[in-house]
Amino acid sequence: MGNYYQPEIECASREQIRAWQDERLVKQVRHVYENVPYYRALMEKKGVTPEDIRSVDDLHKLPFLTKADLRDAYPYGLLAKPLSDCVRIQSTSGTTGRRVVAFYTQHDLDLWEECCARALVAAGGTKDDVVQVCYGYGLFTGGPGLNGGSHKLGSLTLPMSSGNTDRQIQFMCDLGSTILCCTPSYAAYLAESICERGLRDQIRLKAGIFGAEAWSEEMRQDIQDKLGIKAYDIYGLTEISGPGVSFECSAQTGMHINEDHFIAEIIDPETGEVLPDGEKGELVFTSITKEAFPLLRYRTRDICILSHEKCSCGRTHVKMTKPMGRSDDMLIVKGVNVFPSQIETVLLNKGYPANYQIIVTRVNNSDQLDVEVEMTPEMFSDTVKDISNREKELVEALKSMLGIYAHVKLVSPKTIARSEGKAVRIIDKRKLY
Ligand code: DLL
Repeated sequence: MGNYYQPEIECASREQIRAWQDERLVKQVRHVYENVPYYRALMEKKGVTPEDIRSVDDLHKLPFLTKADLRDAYPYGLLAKPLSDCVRIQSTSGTTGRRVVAFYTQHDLDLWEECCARALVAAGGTKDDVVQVCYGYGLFTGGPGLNGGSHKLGSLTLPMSSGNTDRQIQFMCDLGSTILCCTPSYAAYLAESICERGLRDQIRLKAGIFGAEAWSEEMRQDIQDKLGIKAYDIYGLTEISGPGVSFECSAQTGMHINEDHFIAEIIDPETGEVLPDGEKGELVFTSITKEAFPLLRYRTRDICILSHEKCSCGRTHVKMTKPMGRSDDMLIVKGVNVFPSQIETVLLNKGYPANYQIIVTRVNNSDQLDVEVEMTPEMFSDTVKDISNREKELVEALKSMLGIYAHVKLVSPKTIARSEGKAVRIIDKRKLY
């Protein structure tokens, strides 16, 4: 347990932050070059050696890593420490074919949890708080990350995991939870349920730390009003450790990136060129302190803007905006990463034509996934019962591919609008960005 407001780090001068980053980057590049043949080959292909990287100014010389590399190197190809030195594995919320596994040494867990502890402190957390963690536990990083952060801070931690809303609310009232950690959509649902049951007076929440998916300012306002709390955003990704890569402070105007551990760049997603501060582009991270799974120049696919403007909280670490979209077509539905190509694979395997539409909506603060699929003329002449059975079969196949439920509707041939340019397969009505 300790004091995780670390002004000497979080409010350090830009020169000091830069000095840490220069030193740690040089060390990290050597560590990766010597221990990760996969990345060494990428560097050699680009004609870069560790000697070429003398400071952050040289970062642009290093090759990028993408999710495709992580899949190629699955499961151990990017490991930079012997497996016997690792103490934990976590994985992304994607499904089997797309899963990414990340490894942690004890040192890596400590720094990850420290980042989460900083996020809790920035939301007003102290050792006297009761922190209710309703992110999923298990392979997903949400539960374990915030749980670890809360422990580090010395707060009383309620490891609830997600679901079972009745029990969540009962514990929240009985045990006087003061900080709530979950996805924003679950927070909105909890808020609604608490108000409906007339229990608003019986909760003692003061703050919430909500992330893992996009949420709007309107949603923030709604949750804050209903629960009488301040709602803070938190960002992160499994590949880079999990939640806590960046987090909001009292200013609630963007998330401070833990720059003593991660170097952030914004690039043009088309050309890979590094963009100046204030320009919108794809966020790229280099992890400079991790031992087991230290990714260099990892392309997150999240689109955002960085800002070095002075923050009223006193922290000097660079701030990122909420992600404003993605440079690939990944959707996050109910917290699960969904690629349209996975849906297409299921449809084509089952003999459907590639004419389909994916519609995502938010119903009662929860995501709903609808898939409309055209039948072939032969299928269309089937009986109503056969068609209904086909729909059920597709629901099952999609559930097993995606891990979540999708509503399926089979429609007549040639009813889904054809496009003259790129097919518009996804209609996201959630207005998240
Ligand atoms: O979602 C880690 C996390 C857990 C973050 C709990 C915050 C709280 P992944 O499952 O690997 O990890 O998904 C990472 O989720 O690239 C973003 O596209 C998206 N994402 C994460 N946080 C936010 C956020 C966790 N605050 C992917 N706002 C990332 C918008 C977010 N999108």
